[in-house]
Amino acid sequence: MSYLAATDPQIADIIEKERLRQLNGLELIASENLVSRAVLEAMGSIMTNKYAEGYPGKRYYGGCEFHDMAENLARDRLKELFGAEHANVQPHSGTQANMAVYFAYMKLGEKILSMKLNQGGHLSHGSPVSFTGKFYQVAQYGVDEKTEVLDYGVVHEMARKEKPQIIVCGASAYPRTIDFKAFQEIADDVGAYCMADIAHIAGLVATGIHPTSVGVVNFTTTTTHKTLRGPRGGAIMCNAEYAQAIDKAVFPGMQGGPLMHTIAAKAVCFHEALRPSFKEYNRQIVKNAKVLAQTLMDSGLRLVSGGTDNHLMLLDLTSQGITGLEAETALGKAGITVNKNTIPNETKSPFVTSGLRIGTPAVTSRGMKDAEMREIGNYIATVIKDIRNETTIRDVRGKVEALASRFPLYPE
Ligand code: DSN
Repeated sequence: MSYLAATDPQIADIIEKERLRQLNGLELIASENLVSRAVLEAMGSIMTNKYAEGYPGKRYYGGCEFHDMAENLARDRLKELFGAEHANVQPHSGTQANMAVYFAYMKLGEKILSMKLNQGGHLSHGSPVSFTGKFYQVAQYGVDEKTEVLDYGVVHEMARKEKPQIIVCGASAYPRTIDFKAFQEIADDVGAYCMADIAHIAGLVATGIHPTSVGVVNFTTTTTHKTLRGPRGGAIMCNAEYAQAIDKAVFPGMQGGPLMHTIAAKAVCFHEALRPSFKEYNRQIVKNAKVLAQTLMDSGLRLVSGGTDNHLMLLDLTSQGITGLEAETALGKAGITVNKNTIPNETKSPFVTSGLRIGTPAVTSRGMKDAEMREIGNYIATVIKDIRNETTIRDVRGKVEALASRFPLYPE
């Protein structure tokens, strides 16, 4: 970063501080990850210099021949990775991908049926503070009060009653397997479309560790930066019959120029995800989550739904008499980054919460395995059980730094 340091030492210094934060701490935010050097290079490349509005072979700017090659590679690799008939790699984010599906297949004022935000859904699935809650009517399902998992019978009943145009499945804070086939069958029964937002579990789906939604539901949306381990961005997959409407909804419907440096980096990410080692990596993410979950439960902490099937878990702090905010803050001081999260039957505000969301993709990218997960689980439990003791927090911080130092972000 020598050019940056010479041109803008302030920003260079901020980036260096952030590098040290990532290096010396443990990143357990379920939606974050660590990209490869190859992805970083593509993102920081001269591909950012160009406008390429339109699609390969049909652009509104000259000089796009290499951008066409990059976007075609990204689309083809994504199709191969998920077995999709059609792929659009231009959405700037997961929310943009979802927006394109809504714009393509719903009129303003029609209805979405989706999962409640405070039970695991996402802002862009119908929250009143998102465009989705302002442009569309919204009906929402949650998890079963006792089991804390989805009840497809209840979703089916709601779908019959609410008659939505699109049923949205997929979640940001749901630790269990999602039955995409069941969602599409419900949609078919009530004459609705079905959209699966697989942003969190995309890597698991790509490697067959979680059942796929692609070719099963009408539209699959995703981000590329969570378990897929690519640059920040979005993508949409669907059958060929929906391709034209989806592409038109993305551009010119809701975006202008695509971020071509990001699309080049997405192509690199999909190439990496097609390697056999990516399956091993995703298997380890899930194994790590299971070991971490078991360690937390063995230390007397409660997990929503009693465990995890994927890359994340939700810790219910109610019986500890502390909030998610307090736990997030104390763990942050100990060098462990997590986020406070609402839990089913939440009684507190989203800024306080009764839960913590914990995920393993980023620490797995650093090469950590079962033994390290047990260490991390014990550190988390130690802080949570002695949350007001600064000496305990300092002691755990020392151990966290020692552990992190054994697993560099980018081994030479
Ligand atoms: N904000 C992301 C997450 O943390 O789950 C989803 O967009």
